[in-house]
Amino acid sequence: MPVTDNQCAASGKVEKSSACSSEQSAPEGHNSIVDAVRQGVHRRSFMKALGGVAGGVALANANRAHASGNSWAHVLDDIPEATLLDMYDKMLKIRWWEEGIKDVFLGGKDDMYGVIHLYIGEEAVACGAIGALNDDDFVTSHHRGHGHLIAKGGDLNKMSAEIFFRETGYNHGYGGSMHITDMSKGILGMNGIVGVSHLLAAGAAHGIKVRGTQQVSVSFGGDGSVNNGWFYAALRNSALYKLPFISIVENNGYQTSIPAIETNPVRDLSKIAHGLDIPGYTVDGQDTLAMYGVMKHAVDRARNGEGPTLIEAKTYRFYDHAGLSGAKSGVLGAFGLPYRSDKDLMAWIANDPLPKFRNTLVAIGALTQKQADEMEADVKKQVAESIEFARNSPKPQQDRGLSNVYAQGSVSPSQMYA
Ligand SMILES: Cc1ncc(C[n+]2csc(CCOP(=O)(O)OP(=O)(O)O)c2C)c(N)n1
Repeated sequence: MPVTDNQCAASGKVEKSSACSSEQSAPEGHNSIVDAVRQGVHRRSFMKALGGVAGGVALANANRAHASGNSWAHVLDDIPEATLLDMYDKMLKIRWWEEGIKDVFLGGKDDMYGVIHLYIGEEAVACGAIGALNDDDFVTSHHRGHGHLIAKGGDLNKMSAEIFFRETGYNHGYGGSMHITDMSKGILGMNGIVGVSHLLAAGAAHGIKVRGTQQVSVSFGGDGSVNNGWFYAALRNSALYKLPFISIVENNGYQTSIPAIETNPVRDLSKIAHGLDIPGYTVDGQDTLAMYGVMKHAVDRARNGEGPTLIEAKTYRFYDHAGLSGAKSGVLGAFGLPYRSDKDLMAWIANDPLPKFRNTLVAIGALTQKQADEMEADVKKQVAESIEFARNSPKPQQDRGLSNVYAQGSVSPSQMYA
């Protein structure tokens, strides 16, 4: 299968086709950052350089019509160190929690059933974007949503228990992977209906405006999610009413097994924002800092009452659309799938956002290699404990089956039609 434009844009390591622009080569930017550190550049000026390079990559990828005068590079040297470390911790949690759940399914000993859509490969999108949010901001998610939940502070024990359909799970074992919700953390829910995440978040943004709070509401959806009316309704109404809404489209190149370039009339999905006169940016979704930078810019706009932003993140899922075809325990990525090439997969794995961000954190002195190893070991331990917690939890009580399905009490017609 030929390398597509969007694969070039985000991987930076695939063989260049004529459509690939050299300015989209993220690894070159990171090399110069590491070189700068080796030469003993002061942390502050180094962070500035980092901001310039990462922001430059983001801007290089941005939709130029909207990027002019809208640089977010300046925010990158002001990221608190705690935020950097938290974003990396969440990336590790997504990676190793999903790898853990993968192993449980492949192990075949736990009677697992139901569908899982793995997010592995896309961690920088969720963690970079959500890193720029406050705890009380809202997030809506889609079928491939474990990453958004973990990035927003989802509880690993409750998530594992839900995948095991146990009473202690987020939905008391009645929801499974695609319906995990945590209102206490602003996580308005995963959703199996492709596209509706955008409309739900826009609705929440309307609620924010009515209440007059300073929150923002963010939707995540795949490249397939832009192909329905809910996405347009969300963007259009948010633009009209200047709602604090940010729509993030995770363009991982495929809708199930169909290449996105065959189903979308535009390559850069951020261009959809043009017709509504709102900013649209296309960003390297494998670059945590670029995601944070563009998101911080969008969040500042939203909190200032300037309305919505559309962000397209070019990314890739390392596993199959759903389930574990082509996956093996201990091997990262699903190989041998009929609709994509192993060569492309290997190119994207070479641009894996986790080692990339770890190298940056080590290079700027936020972590030593030893601390990074310890962080990873601690996350793996937490994941293993969450799986044991799930295994040892009771199955759901049958009489809870209809809980939370119907509203309590009654609603008079006058309330509904007033
Ligand atoms: C409204 C609707 N139509 C079709 C489906 C079936 N479906 C489930 S996932 C999927 C592909 C989604 O692709 P994309 O939005 O790009 O997300 P990805 O799976 O690539 O992350 C489809 C068509 C659905 N769940 N909802």
